[in-house]
Order: sequence, then structure tokens, then C-alpha cells
Amino acid sequence: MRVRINGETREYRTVWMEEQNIHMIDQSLLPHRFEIFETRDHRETAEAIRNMTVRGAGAIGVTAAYGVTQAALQAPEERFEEFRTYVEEAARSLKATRPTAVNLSHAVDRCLNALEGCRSVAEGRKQVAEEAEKIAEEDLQASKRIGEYGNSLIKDGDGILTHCNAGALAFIDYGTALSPIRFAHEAGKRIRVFVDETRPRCQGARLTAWELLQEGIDHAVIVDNAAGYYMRRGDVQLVIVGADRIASNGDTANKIGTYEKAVLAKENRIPFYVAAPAMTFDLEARSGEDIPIEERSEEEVRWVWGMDEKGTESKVQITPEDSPALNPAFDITPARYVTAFITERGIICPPYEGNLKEDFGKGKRKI
Ligand code: RUB
Repeated sequence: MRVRINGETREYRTVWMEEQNIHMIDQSLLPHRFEIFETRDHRETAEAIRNMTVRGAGAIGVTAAYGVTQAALQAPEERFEEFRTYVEEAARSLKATRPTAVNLSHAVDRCLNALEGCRSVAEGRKQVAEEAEKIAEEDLQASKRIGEYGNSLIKDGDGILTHCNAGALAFIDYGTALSPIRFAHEAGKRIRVFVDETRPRCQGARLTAWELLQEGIDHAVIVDNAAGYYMRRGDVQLVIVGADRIASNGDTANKIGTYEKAVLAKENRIPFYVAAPAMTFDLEARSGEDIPIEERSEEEVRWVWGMDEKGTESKVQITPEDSPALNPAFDITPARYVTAFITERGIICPPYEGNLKEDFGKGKRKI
């Protein structure tokens, strides 16, 4: 993605590996500071996923795959079976960091599956590292294809609403929901993006707005409760969101608040698209009921982080000291609200049960 800092423009991936270290854009500091965070081993990597230094379904999948690679490269064991046990242990802890986005467990399982048939530690290390790079490369190609397919749904002059951040930062580059928007912009279509702020962590206000600004795409941040107002006024022609896990019937888990945007879109006869690669489908989940929803700390609701007028970063409390809060990180949008899925294999329309092929959501469960 294009990043402009101090008058200089450079291309970055969200996450990449150099020797045994994983480098990632520190998403907890944006938009106020652009810094690269480095992890030196799989434990630090698991912590970076857990505390959301890196976040977004695709990005945490690739980061976890690199984390398994770190474990494979750094395993002290010399005998293959013990080496495998060490790597599986690390894989288990990486998988436990965030439960909803299935990309993470699919990516970890693919790296473990790469060990099948290996007979030496050296071979195991090579196979895991290659599989992780393959996942990163596939992510990149998938998001470009999603952009090309999704662009065909966007017309000159459209207003597009998006929720959370499903852009380059949520992937390796390009992203899912923002990829069609980027392609449409590059094709010269005049579009305007309505960016839901996405409380409590404000991935829309902080990350999506930052990305669109970097790309020079017309946008406005709106409070989460303003979406219906703009839909009803006729300012929004389509909604595109990403996904963290999609069940075989098309029920979709995405950032909390997605469900109500989908209901509002249907009420206002606005198409509601979910952009996601095959890796985000979990055909073993029969419906949304089978998708685990991550509950995060109530502190994220009670406190907000930002920059004051003097340019100092600070955290302020916005609730009474003793009020408890609830903080589900995702919700389920029933399939009947999803007009179509934009995937790297094309646009998939209902009925989803029949139209989602078995090879969606690859990653044979391993641990
Ligand atoms: C991110 C989120 C994004 C999806 C889509 O949640 O809900 O919309 O992950 O991402 P969080 P992708 O910020 O809690 O990780 O574009 O990677 O499919």
C-alpha cells in the first residue's frame, strides 16, 4: 500500500518476514503515528495478534503462519518428532489468540499440514516457511481479484458505505472491501466512501480513513448511528464489508455493528456485499450459530484513545468510573441480508448452500 510520511511515498505490505523476525505496521498507533513493529519469536507474535498490533482476518492469518515459521526455525529439538511437537505447541498458542476470524486457524493448519511427509527437521523448516510465504502471496493475489470483480459492481457517482477496516491493513495489501473501491478509483470512477467510525476500537475512523486518505479517495467518517440517515437520503448506493468467518449457509461474522447495517440496507433496498477470499469461509460451520464470537475487554468501551489539541496522545475515560460495559467484537449477519459474496473466484449469489464449492475454506483441521 502507498504510505506518505513526511513528504515521501513508499510501498508497504502490512506484514512481512525478514530472516526470523516478523515486521508489521503497528495498527494500534495509526493514524497518529506510523511505525513498524517487530517480533522475534512466536510468543511475541502471538501477543501482537492478541493485543491487535496487527488485526484484520487476512493479516492475522498471515502473521500466524509466519509465527509458526518462527517456531519451526527456532525449535531447539533435533529429532523430528520432538520438533513437530514443539511446532504444534506454538501453533496451538497462536490459534488461541483470537477465536472468530477463521483465516488464522486455516493458515496455522496449512503450515502444520506442510509438515506431513517430512522426515527431517531441515525439511520441516523449509516446508513450513514455504507454505507461509505461499499463504501471503495467495492473500495478495486474492485481494487483487476481489478488487477486479468488485469494481464491476460500482458505478460512476456511487456512494459506498463500509464498516470497520477491511482494507490493505486487514490483509497483506489491497484488502477485501476496500479493494473494489481502490480499483474503481483507479479506473477514474467518481465515488464517495462513507466510513463508519466502528466503535469501540474505531478501525473505521482510524484505519479506513487513513488508508483512503493515502490513496486520495473521497470519503467522510460518520458516526456508527448515522448510516441509516445517509441510506434513507439516497446517498448510499451499495454497502461493502469484509468478513471474519462465513458459514456454509452464508451467515457472516464481521465486526460488531455489521448486522444492523445489513438490516438497514435491506430496508432501504441497497445491495449489501461481503468481500472475502476462500480462506474466510468455514464450511464446517453450518450456520452463524457455530461461529465463536470474541468478547473483548470492557476497558475498550469505557476508554477512548486519541490525540489532544496539543498533539499529545492520550486515553480518556468516557463512562462513569463504576459502570460496567459489554464488548462483543463481532456479530452475525444472517445470509438472507447478503446480496452476494465478492470472492477471488467471482461473485457468488444465493442460494449459498449450493454455490459455495467444497474447496472454499481450505485448511484441514490439524490441532
Ligand atoms: C476486523 C474486521 C474486518 C474483517 C475483514 O476485525 O472485522 O472487517 O477482519 O478483514 P478486527 P479482511 O479489527 O477486530 O480484527 O479484509 O482481512 O477479510
